[in-house]
Amino acid sequence: MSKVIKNGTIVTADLTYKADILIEGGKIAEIGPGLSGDEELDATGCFVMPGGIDPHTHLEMPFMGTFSTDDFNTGTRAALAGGTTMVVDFALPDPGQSLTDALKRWHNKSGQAHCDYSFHMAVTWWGEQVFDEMKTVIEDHGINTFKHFMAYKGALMVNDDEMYASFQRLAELGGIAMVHAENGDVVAELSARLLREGNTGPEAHAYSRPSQVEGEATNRAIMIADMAGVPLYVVHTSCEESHEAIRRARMAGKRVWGEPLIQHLTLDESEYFNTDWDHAARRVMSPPFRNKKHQDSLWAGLQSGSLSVVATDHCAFTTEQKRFGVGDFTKIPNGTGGLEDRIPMLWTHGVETGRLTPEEFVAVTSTNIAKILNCYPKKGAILVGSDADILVLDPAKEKTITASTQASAIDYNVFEGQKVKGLPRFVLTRGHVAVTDGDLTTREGHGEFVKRPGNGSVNRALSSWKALTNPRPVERSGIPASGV
Ligand code: DUC
Ligand code: ZN
Ligand code: ZN
Ligand code: ZN
Repeated sequence: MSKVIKNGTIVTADLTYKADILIEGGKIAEIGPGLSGDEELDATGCFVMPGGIDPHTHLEMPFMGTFSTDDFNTGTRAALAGGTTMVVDFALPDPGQSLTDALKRWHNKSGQAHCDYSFHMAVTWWGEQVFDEMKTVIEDHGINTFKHFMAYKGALMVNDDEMYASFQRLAELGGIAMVHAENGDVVAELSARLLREGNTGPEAHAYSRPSQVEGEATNRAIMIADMAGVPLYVVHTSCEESHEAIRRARMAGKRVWGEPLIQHLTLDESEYFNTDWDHAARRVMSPPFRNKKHQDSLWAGLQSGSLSVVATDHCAFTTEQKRFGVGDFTKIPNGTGGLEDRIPMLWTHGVETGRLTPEEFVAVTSTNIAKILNCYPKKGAILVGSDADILVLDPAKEKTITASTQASAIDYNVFEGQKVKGLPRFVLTRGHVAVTDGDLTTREGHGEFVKRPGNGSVNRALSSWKALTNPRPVERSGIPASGV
């Protein structure tokens, strides 16, 4: 059965024009005026764009003694409800666990997905086995991105020697390195001191992770990536210091991308000083929310192109889970939701305010992500042959965000009470209409895994320290005899 999206305005990362879209077999079959199909979806007054891709989620993530509550079932429903048609989640090996075993676990969990998905691999420990398995993960499993936690000391953190070894291996295999950039040693010191001095509440979480720890780690990761000759993707860029390092690297021709989150763009550190413990703890995530100076920097980065994509780091814990940290902020599970709200929040605070054009909006929510992660133009595009992952966004439709109507399984929403404009009229996942004006008709298990192979061509030009990979001793004459 074919479908046609009629009377809308197509917006891509580089073009806005009027045309209909014919969909057959889950793919875009034709784009042009006056098309007809078995079923018609009326997009009058709407923008028709590639479905959102969230490059950063943690669904049912084992973390800080619990599991994040949104899983591939509730999480991907929330994604679709908000106009996101693909998520990229992090497969997380336990220390010492094989990467392929971790992947099996993630493939088992994701069977319920309502939209398409892919995985990044996390490098949580280092050894010969990891070195060997990276090749299989990239070449056989279609996962080309590997994240390194520079924070969470004693748990997920890897040290610089491990990171450098891993980066070099990725350079060789055509992979992309990713970093959670915070100096884990300094965070551990600051946290211990704050606790010792009686600062136990959620506000201490923000004090324990100042922007300098993120700026330092981002600079370090960029330099190590440069020495290894690997492209680097910096997740959840939240502050000017980190953005500044990314900007500088990009100006120098390095392949470095920064990923601000919708939470950091729109919520600030005052949330942690709310006198309601639950309110503050629900917003504990790493990095923490920052002040306006940092928010302005992130917006400027999106406007100028020095920051490339907008994600959520969706890692949703219930209030009950957050309360594990009563009396000790270091035990509050780190993470916030956002999957359902990223698109309307960015449209409202980005496009409606004039900070982003609709084309730039499509670039940072979808197309840039598909290109960087190497699944373009299957995803992130309105082109004949692309998957029919499509968001029909009605710029006139408004709502007030509230947990009482969300698809996410948690009991609150960090954007509670925010008025947003720009909501889905339709959301299609590979041709299936999953959302019609707020009504969900998603299908459990509809989602398919998206392979993203390595792309070595970009790596070859990298590294300003080529000599390091091919050192030669200098031939000298007149060497003094020893002992003289
Ligand atoms: N930060 C969070 O807040 N949650 C999940 C992992 C992370 O890095
Ligand atoms: Zn992180
Ligand atoms: Zn994360
Ligand atoms: Zn259908």
